[in-house]
Amino acid sequence: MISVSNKALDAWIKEVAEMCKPDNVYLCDGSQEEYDKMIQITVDAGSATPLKKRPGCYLFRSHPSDVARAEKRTFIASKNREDAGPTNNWIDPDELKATMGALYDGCMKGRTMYVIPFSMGPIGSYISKIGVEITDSPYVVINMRIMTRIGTEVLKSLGDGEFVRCLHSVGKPLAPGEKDLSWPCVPNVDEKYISHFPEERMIWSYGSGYGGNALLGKKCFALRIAGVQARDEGWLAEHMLILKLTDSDGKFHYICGAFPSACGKTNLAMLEPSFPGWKVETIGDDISWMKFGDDGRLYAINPEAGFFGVVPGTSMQSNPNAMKQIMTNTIFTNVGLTDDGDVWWEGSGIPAPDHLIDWQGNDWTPDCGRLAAHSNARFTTPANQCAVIAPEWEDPAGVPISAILVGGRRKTTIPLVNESLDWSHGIFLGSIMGSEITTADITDKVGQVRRDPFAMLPFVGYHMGDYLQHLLNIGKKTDASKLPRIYFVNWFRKNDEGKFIWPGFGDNSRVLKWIVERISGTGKAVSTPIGNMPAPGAIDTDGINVSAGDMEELLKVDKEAWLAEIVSIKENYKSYGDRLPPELSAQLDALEKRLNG
Ligand code: GTP
Ligand code: SPV
Ligand code: MN
Repeated sequence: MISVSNKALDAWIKEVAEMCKPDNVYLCDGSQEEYDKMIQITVDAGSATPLKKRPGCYLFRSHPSDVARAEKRTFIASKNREDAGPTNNWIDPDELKATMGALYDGCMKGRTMYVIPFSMGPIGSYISKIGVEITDSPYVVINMRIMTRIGTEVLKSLGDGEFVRCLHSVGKPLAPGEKDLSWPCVPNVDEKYISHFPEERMIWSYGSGYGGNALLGKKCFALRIAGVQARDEGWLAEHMLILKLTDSDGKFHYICGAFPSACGKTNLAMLEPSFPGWKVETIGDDISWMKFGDDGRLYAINPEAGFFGVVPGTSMQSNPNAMKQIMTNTIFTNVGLTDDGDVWWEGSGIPAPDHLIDWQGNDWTPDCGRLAAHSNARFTTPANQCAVIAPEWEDPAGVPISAILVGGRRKTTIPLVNESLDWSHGIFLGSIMGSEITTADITDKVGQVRRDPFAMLPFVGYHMGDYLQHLLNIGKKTDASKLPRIYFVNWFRKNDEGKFIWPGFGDNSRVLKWIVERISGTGKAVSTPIGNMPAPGAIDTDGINVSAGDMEELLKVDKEAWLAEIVSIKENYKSYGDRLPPELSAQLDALEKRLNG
């Protein structure tokens, strides 16, 4: 048995080992040698395939039951049911611990238990926090080393301090001599658990090895548990990308963006602007932790150290920077394997080969009617490998945020861009955002609009009404002029033929340009019932195939559609009961009046 100097951690490791009964316990040091060893273990076990065409890259194929976050198996086990709120699944914590304790009993037999000390954020930053993940999956160790900072340095920085307990098991003990599966997990979705004990700052995950279910630093810690810490301590833990936009005069701004899963954060974070002289650099692509600096502004860090990005649709056209980044030292999960040892996926912009092995390990041909890559196939790649990573991306002081974008996938109603009138109105806009459901979630409701306040619906570790109140409260802690301005954007409007009207991707820089012009006081806007919108011609459409009529459509305030929207927002607000912030119902009433006035 290993031992560590942090007494609480030492006791916890022993307690978990006693419960899970692994054959060995291993403390991760975070070194390159250790990473290479972990890779070798997964290659030898038949879980990983080295990719001849991409140095340091490996392909994994998951079990078909284990391809995305399992939202209906995600639990917020707060002491009181009301504190989990209407948007979370709740189980009494004692009951859940009893259920899961029985599952954990002996669940690591025949396996090694890995102990991973990790830091979310640059080690030692005043915004960073430390967690320890205990897992029986070498795939998780590999991915955690890319996605976070792990190992000896973190333990040193932890000292005798507090850490978030993150326990994970794939839930597949091995009998003596039993051959392991290439993707061990609990195949029945209904027997997987992704559980959070917010009062104890603890996570228990069982039965899944994929993404946010298993890489516990990401959604479980950095959003659900950190969100509760942020509420208690007066800061923000948000599902937002962070980018740096520099104009042709060298002036720059830092911008955050909240978009639901599979709605374009990674793409926007590293876009190639379509204006000569302008530059976008990346700070983070998924999560932003923000605290007030001494100057009263909100400073953000990216708590992660890698990108866990959606592969399908990634191409030289849509995201050239990601394409270059994933040529080396990248883990691919659930894409196609070509006969010459490369990977292929739908929307890569590369013609399909005549034959490959699909994400389930079967022969695939272009006419077989199946996808080569799962729609939620992902790459795991180190952030420092990104060609446009901002030099200050690991600055422990964070970067001051000038604007926050919010928005989802909406075919109709929501215009291309709309500026909030003030912080409170901006929180209102974020609270009403929604998205047409995609396949990133395991659900049967693909296509319907789901209200997803600040893209946090699956990630708020407490009552959604309290979360929105917390956002409103943050705005009262500093001068209004120091707060980021909030913009409601929508890259996903479609015409009657079902085609996207706005080109999106790199051309989203045209909207970013207008936003920084607004911040600097030069951007022209018109006042409308829903907010301030670009004046005609204020968004540059030179060189893109968007007609004046298209622009009119993209920037129209469709009164009837908005009134229908209000009906559905009211319905959604009702579900928050008496925890709906009164400021938000006042905002909704005011919007209705302006539309009718
Ligand atoms: P998560 O990692 O799940 O949080 O997703 P994300 O928000 O980072 O989304 P990502 O950037 O990976 O994009 C998801 C999908 O949206 C991909 O298929 C992209 O091709 C597509 N997409 C991204 N940006 C745009 C855009 O501006 N317009 C259109 N039409 N599609 C986009
Ligand atoms: C998301 O779904 O928002 C992701 C992928 O970023 S996962 O890490 O699986 O949550
Ligand atoms: Mn995400």
